[in-house]
Amino acid sequence: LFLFNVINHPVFQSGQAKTTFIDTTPELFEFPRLKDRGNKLLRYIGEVSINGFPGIDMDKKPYFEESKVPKHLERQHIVTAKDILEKEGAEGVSKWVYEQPKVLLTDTTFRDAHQSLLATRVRTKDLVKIAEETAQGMPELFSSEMWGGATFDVAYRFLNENPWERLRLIRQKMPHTLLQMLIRGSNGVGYQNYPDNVIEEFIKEAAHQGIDVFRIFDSLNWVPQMEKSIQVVRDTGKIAEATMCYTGDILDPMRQKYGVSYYKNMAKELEQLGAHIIAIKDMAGLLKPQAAYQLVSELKETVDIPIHLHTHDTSGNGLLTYAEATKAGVDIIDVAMSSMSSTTSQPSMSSLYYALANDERMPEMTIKNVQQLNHYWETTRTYYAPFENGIKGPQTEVYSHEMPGGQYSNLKQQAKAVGLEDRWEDIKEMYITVNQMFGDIIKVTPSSKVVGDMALFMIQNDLTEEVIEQRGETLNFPESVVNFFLGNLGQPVGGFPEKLQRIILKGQTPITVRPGKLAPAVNFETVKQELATKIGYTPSKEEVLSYLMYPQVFLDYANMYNNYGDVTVLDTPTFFYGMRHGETIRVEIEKGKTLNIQLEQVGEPNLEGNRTLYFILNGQRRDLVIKDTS
Ligand code: 3PY
Ligand code: ZN
Repeated sequence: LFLFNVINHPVFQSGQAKTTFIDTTPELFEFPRLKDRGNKLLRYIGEVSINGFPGIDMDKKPYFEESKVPKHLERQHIVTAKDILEKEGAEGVSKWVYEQPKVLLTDTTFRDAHQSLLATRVRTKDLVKIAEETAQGMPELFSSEMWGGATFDVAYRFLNENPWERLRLIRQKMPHTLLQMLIRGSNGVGYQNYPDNVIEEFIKEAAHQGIDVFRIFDSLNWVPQMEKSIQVVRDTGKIAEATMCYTGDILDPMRQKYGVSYYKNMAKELEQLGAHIIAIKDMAGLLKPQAAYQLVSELKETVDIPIHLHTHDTSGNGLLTYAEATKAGVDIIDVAMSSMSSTTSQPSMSSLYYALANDERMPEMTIKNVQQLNHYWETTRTYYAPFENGIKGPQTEVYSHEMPGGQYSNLKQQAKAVGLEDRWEDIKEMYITVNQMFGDIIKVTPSSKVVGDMALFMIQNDLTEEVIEQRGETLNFPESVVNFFLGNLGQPVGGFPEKLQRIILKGQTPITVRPGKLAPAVNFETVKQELATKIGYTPSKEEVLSYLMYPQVFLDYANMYNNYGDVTVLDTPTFFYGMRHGETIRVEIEKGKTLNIQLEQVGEPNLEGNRTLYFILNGQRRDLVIKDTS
């Protein structure tokens, strides 16, 4: 075929070809390259069609409607928050937000909404397809939260895609929108502490590639773990949104460990460290309406920078909480497109609009645009049905177990994996007990995982708090629990319960300083070389950073990429379910280059369990042998 390309090339035919012709005519290589990409994609489709996708127990690909991008949005050209950042810098944005008479909104549809409803599985393709219209239909948004949290890990681990590429593509489509990420302070976008220079380079690279607002939190609300991130974000000229994770109940006189004065002190401290905005991160949805009113009112009196409130609608009270917070003067609140909202996700944006009708702080939006954009998500959500968390309506028990929106379904999956699905109610009860045993801690990734792991461990081994006290020395506790008591996630509010710490550590000495202070700086050049030998090419900066956060996950991804190429080009139903016999799909592998793929037939397995799949790729027959592992 290569030869065929050469002899058919007009330069060759004209007799003008020189000896450098092959080197200077890259399109000659196009065909083999396309062919290679086509074959890799066929292999992926073949594998999924025969052996399924992890986490999806369905042997037939359902029929789906194609999601439609709205065509009739009203477009307005207004000065956006991003324009202010470009012109007046982060302080300028902070001041601008503070002065807005109306409440501003962050749309979490691209990150927390699907993290909390669909196990973070929404793919870049489905985000990018609607990104431009989202930006143009809702220019009044303060920001779009679209990166960080669990999306980073899940993109590599389960979706075979590069999260940095997601950031770049969305950045291109939303040039006038502030892009926001969630970063777990010294835990980066991972579940453990990383050396300071890793966090520093990570933030710089994320800022360089397009993140404007960094919501920085620590899973124990330990401010020393956030200082570095706040400073680095400030140095990049981006917006440092320093975060207080909300737990307990300020209205409950018995829970004064996390009372109003606790949050006021923390807010003041964060402001002094240079935060441009203070976020209240109510990750489980525990902030009751009257508590929101009180907390926001008092914080407005305490600090001179904007307050950004984040909640989850698990209890069904999210809109009431937002209405009260709005009354108390909150500056920004987090909402999601209605078909990606509610229960463990954020409250619905369009519902909020009507809930605040006639209120002087009613947010600005073109409601028709928001409703049209929502139709896109109604359809898109159906592709992800296997990842739904099963919560169909409000659950007020969240006020007792305090489990974050994103953890609920995860822990349930973890329980299922160890055969404890039918003990789910007991596990939730145990989660409450473990929180008390640990001294009532902030529970959010990764500290929430420690509580979850301990609860599972206790149920699995029929343990009670008393048994642990009596014969804990003989037990092997989960690694995450030992690590927590060693101080490797930082120091919890009020310190560790000493007796339990001794039992769990069995003589090991815990640290009391910031883990980042002890961790030696990473030598990026050495890591780059180490990674190069593993993947066979010189990695980019972002690849080195990803590898540092998730060594094995990144290597597995690189390996998958090597085998299957860029699978992000596939439509989501094909990505998750493969193809039906007789189905034809079109795949645009790059602008203007489309593959036409038909799966004509699937053979019966032979004695070794291999099946032959008969594809037609751009008119040419391709047979592929896939091992049926079912
Ligand atoms: C995360 O860290 O991923 C969270 O969303 C915590 O709420
Ligand atoms: Zn959240």
